[in-house]
Order: sequence, then structure tokens, then C-alpha cells
Amino acid sequence: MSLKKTICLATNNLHKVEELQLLLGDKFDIKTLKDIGCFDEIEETENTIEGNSRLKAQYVFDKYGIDCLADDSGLEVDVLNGEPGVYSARYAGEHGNHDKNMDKLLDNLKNQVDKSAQFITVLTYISNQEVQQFKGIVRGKIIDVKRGNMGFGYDPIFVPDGFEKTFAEMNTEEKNPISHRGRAVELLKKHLL
Ligand code: ITT
Repeated sequence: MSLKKTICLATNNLHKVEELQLLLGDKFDIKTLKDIGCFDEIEETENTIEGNSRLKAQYVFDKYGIDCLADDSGLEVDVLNGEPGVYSARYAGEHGNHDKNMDKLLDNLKNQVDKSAQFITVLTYISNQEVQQFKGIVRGKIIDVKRGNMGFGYDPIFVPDGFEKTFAEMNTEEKNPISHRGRAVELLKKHLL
């Protein structure tokens, strides 16, 4: 008998799937949206990361009736009052155009001295109608020139506090233990195991 717990990850972002699969480990059988036959674009209509995280998990739970985990995340820059925040994926207009998003952010920061920022992830886990949220944060700074080609999103311009490398110069095994997503998953695992 398998003791694995099956969870669907409500995301279309394959980088998130890779990071979360590694973080959750082999006690969990992770299904993607594609695996459960869901090809819908879940529209993120809330104006907070918490709200959109819940919306994505709720959509899958309501439609498919299975335990579901959603990750909504973003980059918050102190001097820009938390921008791009909930709009991180579409900061420059087009959803998921990471290069344009980074270029816009670098442009907005070019005359700023303080480039402190944080990544945040809010995971929503829905199981048997019970909704739980877990939040992870990593502080760091934005650098002026992109470095590295691993990871995704704003990774090439984010250096976590206490490190020299950008997230895009770290592989998943290096990024996960210190990342916003990794920290949120630690809290989820304490709840699940
Ligand atoms: P799903 O909604 O399908 O999960 P998404 O990429 O659209 O995938 P979000 O709506 O949560 O995800 O947007 C998060 C954006 O924040 C993402 O597109 C990146 O630009 C940025 N981001 C989040 N986590 C990141 C990380 O670990 N490294 C770099 N950028 C990240």
C-alpha cells in the first residue's frame, strides 16, 4: 500500500513545479494541472498575493474535488512601496515576460541607492474543505546587471542577504533551502507530517 499523499499543484509554471517537487520530497505524489486534465487559465483577479493564492487553490478544489496546493508569489521592492508585488508576473504588461519585467524594474531603480527587496510566497493548501495558508519571505537586494541563467522570473537580479550569488547562479538544491518558497514549504510540511 502506498503511503504517499497525492496533491495537485495549481500552477502552470514548470519552474515552480520543479522547486516544489524537490521541496516536498518523495512522501508526496505531486500532480500538475495537466496531470488532472485541467488546461484552464485561472484568472488572478484578487489584488493581494494571499487572495490570488487562495483563488487558484479554491478553483481546483471546487472543480476537481481533490487536495490542492497553490503558490502565489512576488517580488516586493522597499523603495517602490512593495512594487511589483502582486503584479510581478505581468509588471511590464505581458504575463510571464521575465526579461521585460526585469528591464522595467531596473529602469525604475536606476537612480535609487536603496535596492533592498524581498520575495514572498503564499502557499494555500485545501484539503477536505479546510483552507490553510503558509507564507515564506527571503530578504535581499536587486543588482544592476542580470547574472546567471538558472531559475526563473527575477532570479538573475536578486541576491539574497548573506550571499554573493544571484538566485539564477544557484541550482535548485542551493536556492530551495533559503528561498521564500522553501520557507513556506517548511511550514506546510510541519502541518502535513
Ligand atoms: P502560476 O500563477 O501558474 O502559479 P506564475 O508564474 O504566473 O505561475 P505568480 O502569479 O505567482 O506565478 O507570479 C509570480 C511571479 O513572481 C513570477 O512570474 C516571477 O516573475 C516572480 N517570482 C515568484 N517567485 C520567484 C522566484 O522564486 N524567482 C524569481 N521570480 C519569482
